[in-house]
Amino acid sequence: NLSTPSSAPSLSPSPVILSQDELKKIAAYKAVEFVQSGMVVGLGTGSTAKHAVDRIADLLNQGKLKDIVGIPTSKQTHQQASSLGIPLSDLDTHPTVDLAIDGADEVDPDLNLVKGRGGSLLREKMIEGAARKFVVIVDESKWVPYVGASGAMPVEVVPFCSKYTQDCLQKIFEYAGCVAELRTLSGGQPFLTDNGNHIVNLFFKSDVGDLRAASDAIHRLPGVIEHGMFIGMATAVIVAGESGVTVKNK
Ligand code: ABF
Repeated sequence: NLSTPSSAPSLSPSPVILSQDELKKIAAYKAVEFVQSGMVVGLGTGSTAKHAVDRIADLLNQGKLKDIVGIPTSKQTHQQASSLGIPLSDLDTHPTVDLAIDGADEVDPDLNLVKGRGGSLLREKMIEGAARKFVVIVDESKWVPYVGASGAMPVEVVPFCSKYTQDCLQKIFEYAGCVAELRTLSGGQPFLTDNGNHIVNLFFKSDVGDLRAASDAIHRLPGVIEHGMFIGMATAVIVAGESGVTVKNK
């Protein structure tokens, strides 16, 4: 469990309407309060995690944090963090990550997540899976009653016959009214992940039910590399909303 550091400011309800980006920043800054000097930190991807990376760089520059090693979860975050001067490494050199901070596309009542609508799910899952603590940062729009309720659940697949893998995935989840679509760019060509793979987006009409069984079924398909359900991985979820910021522990 993550307990709130005693120095943490508490936000009181305010009449000011905050933008979604301001809420993301509040959640991100709160998460960075858990970063301590000397830590190996998993650096997430996306518009929420970007604020956390900015904040870590600020604290390093101010001398308030020292000896941080960042492990970026995407080429995009690698670029951002290195341009800000954060020392970077990878899992080969630092196989244990003290704390990872990242956003999510969905959070369900059991703190299971959908991630990867930004396309970085594989590196995120590897790095966040290697983390002793994984703190998820979201604005309140990310709460869902069940995984897949608000949109796509992405699956990273090998490019070889990805249409075949897409069809197999759709069949597996026929019972939940699944529609599987290859993620494409505006020109119609397949989106390529940082690892050169394709993404198949699964859209469910209803709850898929047992998430671990769903995960196993996806992993059994040979063309699949990884999926965007992060089941039981979050140590804590920091949610920023109009009424303040809350930390939900597993
Ligand atoms: C990443 O960023 C993803 O796994 C997820 O797809 C996304 C969340 O994006 P944002 O913070 O921009 O809403 O962490």
